[in-house]
Amino acid sequence: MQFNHQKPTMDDYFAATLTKLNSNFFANLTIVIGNESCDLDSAVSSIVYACFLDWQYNLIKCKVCTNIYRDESVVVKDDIFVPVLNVDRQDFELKTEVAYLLREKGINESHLVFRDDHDLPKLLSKPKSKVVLVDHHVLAKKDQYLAPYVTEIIDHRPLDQTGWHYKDDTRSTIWPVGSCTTLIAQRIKDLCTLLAKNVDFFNAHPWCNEMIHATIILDTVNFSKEVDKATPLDEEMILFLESLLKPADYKALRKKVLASLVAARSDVSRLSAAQLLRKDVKTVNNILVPSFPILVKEFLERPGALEAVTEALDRHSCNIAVLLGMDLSKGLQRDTAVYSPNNPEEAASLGKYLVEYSAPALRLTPAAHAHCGYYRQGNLAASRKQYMPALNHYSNRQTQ
Ligand SMILES: [Mn+2]
Repeated sequence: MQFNHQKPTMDDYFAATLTKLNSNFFANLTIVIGNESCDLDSAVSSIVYACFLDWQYNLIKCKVCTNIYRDESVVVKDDIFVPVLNVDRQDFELKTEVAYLLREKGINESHLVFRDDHDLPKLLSKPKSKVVLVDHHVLAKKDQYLAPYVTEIIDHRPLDQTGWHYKDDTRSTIWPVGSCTTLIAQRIKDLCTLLAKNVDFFNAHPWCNEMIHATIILDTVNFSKEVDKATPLDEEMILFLESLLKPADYKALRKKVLASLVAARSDVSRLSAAQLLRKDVKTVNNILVPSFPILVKEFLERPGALEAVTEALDRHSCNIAVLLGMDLSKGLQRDTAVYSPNNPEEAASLGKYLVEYSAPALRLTPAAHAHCGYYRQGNLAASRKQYMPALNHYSNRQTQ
């Protein structure tokens, strides 16, 4: 451990890679991209594997280039390996547990590459570009342009070849385990063995070990028997990582990691009003129905809340919003607001309809609010599932 201060931090790797990408100073580009949920498994798989490919490249490259360019007068462009987070930058904070873990490992969000940061089709159109798919192997419609560049796939979903348009020599590791990061750890281990490097990569990148460890724990819910997602390989990899991390009490560490990630998943304290409106939203005809993991009352207190609702209505071509809130911190509470910036009479009429609705009764009690119809909800069992038929019925009645 005496060389600890010399270890590159994860943020150093990101910053250096981003500088080369943005200044177009690189030889060949490889991107590593997860699925569009951008959950922790996808994000960590792409980050760790890209970091490994970069490490492996530099290890192999140095032997060759030091012979050719001994005088150092020639500046050599390197290949770069870029993890791409498959979510728009403005929506990253919505992935609260991902944002939490990366923040905890000292990664600066501005050093990460999100799918809308660059014109990816244009970047990839350069010669010899490669794509590694992790945590998925069926491409979303909007990602289908990636297919011709795919050279490797690492995934834990059941094999689905219906949309398989990859080259014949694409290397695939598709195996049903609890977490894709388990397969990433196994693949890195195997490649290190081929290079006769034992566990050098893992020793040089303790934050990679920690992030994979955390992801396996979240994906298997700490090897919960009820959830039943963990496989023997997940177990083998977590023990391998713990043999390197050497926690004093591995059981306590696993528990702590799970608790902090579960808490982070429902922590929306860092989200703006606009981000909360994008987190979980449905529409019924011209009615926008966002649901919040906090009370609507608390949402309305955030700066610019109603302006953000107006913007969200425009974006979805809706003219009335039914905001649904819930809070578990002092026992379950629910509340509701109905808001229409251009047609307050319609908001009042929809509010009245919901108050009188009886299948099931929502038991809404009007309470004072300066700018919208606001209600406390007595029927605590009624979630958006119960509101949707009511709203559907209301808007069909309006159009008749
Ligand atoms: Mn996964």
